[in-house]
Amino acid sequence: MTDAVTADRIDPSPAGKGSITGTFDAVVVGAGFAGMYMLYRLRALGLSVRVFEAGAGVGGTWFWNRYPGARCDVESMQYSYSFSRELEQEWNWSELYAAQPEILAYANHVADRFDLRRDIQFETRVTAAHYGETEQGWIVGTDRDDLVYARFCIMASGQLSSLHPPEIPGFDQFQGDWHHTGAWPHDPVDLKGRSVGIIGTGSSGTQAVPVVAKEAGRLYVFQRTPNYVLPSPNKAMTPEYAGVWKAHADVLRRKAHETRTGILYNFGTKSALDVSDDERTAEFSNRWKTGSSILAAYTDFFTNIDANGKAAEFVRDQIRTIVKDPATAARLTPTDYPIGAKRICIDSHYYQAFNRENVELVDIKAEPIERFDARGLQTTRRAIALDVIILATGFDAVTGALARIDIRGREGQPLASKWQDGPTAFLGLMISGFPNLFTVNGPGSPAALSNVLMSIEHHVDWIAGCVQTVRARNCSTVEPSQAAEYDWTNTVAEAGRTSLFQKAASWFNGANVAGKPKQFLVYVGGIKAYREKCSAVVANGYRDFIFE
Ligand code: NA7
Repeated sequence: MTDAVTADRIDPSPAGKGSITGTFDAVVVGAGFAGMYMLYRLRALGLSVRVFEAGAGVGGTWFWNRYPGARCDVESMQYSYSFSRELEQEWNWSELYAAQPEILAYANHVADRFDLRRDIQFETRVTAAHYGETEQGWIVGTDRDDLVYARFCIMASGQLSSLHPPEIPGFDQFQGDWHHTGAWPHDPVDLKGRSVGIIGTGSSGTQAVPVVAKEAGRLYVFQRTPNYVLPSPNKAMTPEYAGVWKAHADVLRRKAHETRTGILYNFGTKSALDVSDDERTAEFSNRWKTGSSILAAYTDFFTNIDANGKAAEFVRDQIRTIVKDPATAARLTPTDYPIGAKRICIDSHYYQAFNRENVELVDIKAEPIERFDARGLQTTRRAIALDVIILATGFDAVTGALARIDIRGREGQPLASKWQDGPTAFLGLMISGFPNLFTVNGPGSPAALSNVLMSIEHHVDWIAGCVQTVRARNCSTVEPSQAAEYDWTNTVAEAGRTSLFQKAASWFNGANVAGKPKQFLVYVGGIKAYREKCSAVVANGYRDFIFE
């Protein structure tokens, strides 16, 4: 088979020409939680696998996002693999919501425990993946001049891995230090006593602010859109709590699958509009104090704008109570979109940080940043001198990591041209015209609005099942029909259009990156409906797919 592979066909890829350097049944791009589990599953099917990983270690998001304060906003016991009972029983989390170093340690433990590293090539970025019609497989090039052939290619390249720098001129002139939260250095960054600017107030920015504020001499927080930031319920893990989870993990995870996000909270059962103002305020206050999710308190925050408004107003009241300076509180208060329509941020004393003498909020809607310069930046009102700039400006989400690889399908069609008006894919898992190419958490998957680790396991299991079916049917390729892809893309768009999520500009709908097609990248209909659909397409004998 591979004798027929001509490296010429990869031209003009950044990988250049050369002879095939390796042949595998499958190539996996990325060794985060998705890539690691994909490797484990494909190995178990008896496939030879090569994983390419740009980083020097496993962990994906948790390898790169080492910024101060980085922490998971899903409970540790839930944000853990479920595929190995032994792994589940032996690993002990120290906190209810783990911080980045502990999650990275967990990823490394998994890699060691299942001997994954021997099939992972680190510090190697995949630059090109071209489908070969003759070979009925993928020719994959890297920035280390690998050129490998594989029947299957699985993109486990992350939804939030392609950095999105701000579109502000003059950045190359800045003479100080700068770091993006999503590519934070491994060595400590010296912030002590220095003038620091954090641009962006999403999950990363709001987590970093309270920690950086304690170290920096002066901290400027540049905010474009205020977020709803809820208190973290984090505390030390108790053996009792972990013990209950470990004893009943199967039941608890099955229960989680039945929810909208795949995360178990203390769910209320009534409409927010069916209780008195006093009862609702008491419920919200109790949850605010204990860190129990306010958005789980009642059933209709995502379906009824009036119900949503009750929760939003409660949070606005908390901001006004916590932040002592009324003008700062007003600037921190979101007013023009529903709570939850952008990803909720979970803080550790974010609002309290603005009561510190050394912290200043700069509202860049009122006072836009005009340009960076050698000493810091210039807003429309003043020059601000900065020693360190922290870009917490997020990611070119969901499609960004795929867009930076030269992916070509049947007849050499570039994925970039197929997706020029916005991505189309079936279930976020496969793309018509791109046989045997799978995406974990691709466009149209609900993963971003779920316990991502649970969604990863689900997607990887589905992909492994599909690969197994190709082999069991003695076929070479599988791809979704155009009709199925079209229908699912419409389902995703319709779910978004009719939801509260369309009332905010966010990375869920492509609005955070200038020039990106405005389209829902995430299926907002919930993981229960999604999982049912994924099971149905298998149960009906893969009717929506073409096997060759
Ligand atoms: P997010 O949530 O995309 O947040 C990025 C933040 O950066 C957000 O406040 C943006 O404001 C702001 N931003 C983006 N571009 C600019 C420019 N040009 N100028 C000023 N401010 C800007 O990314 P995170 O890293 O915080 O979190 C990503 C996900 O990781 C999160 O959702 C969790 O799933 C974990 P905007 O709101 O767009 O006005």
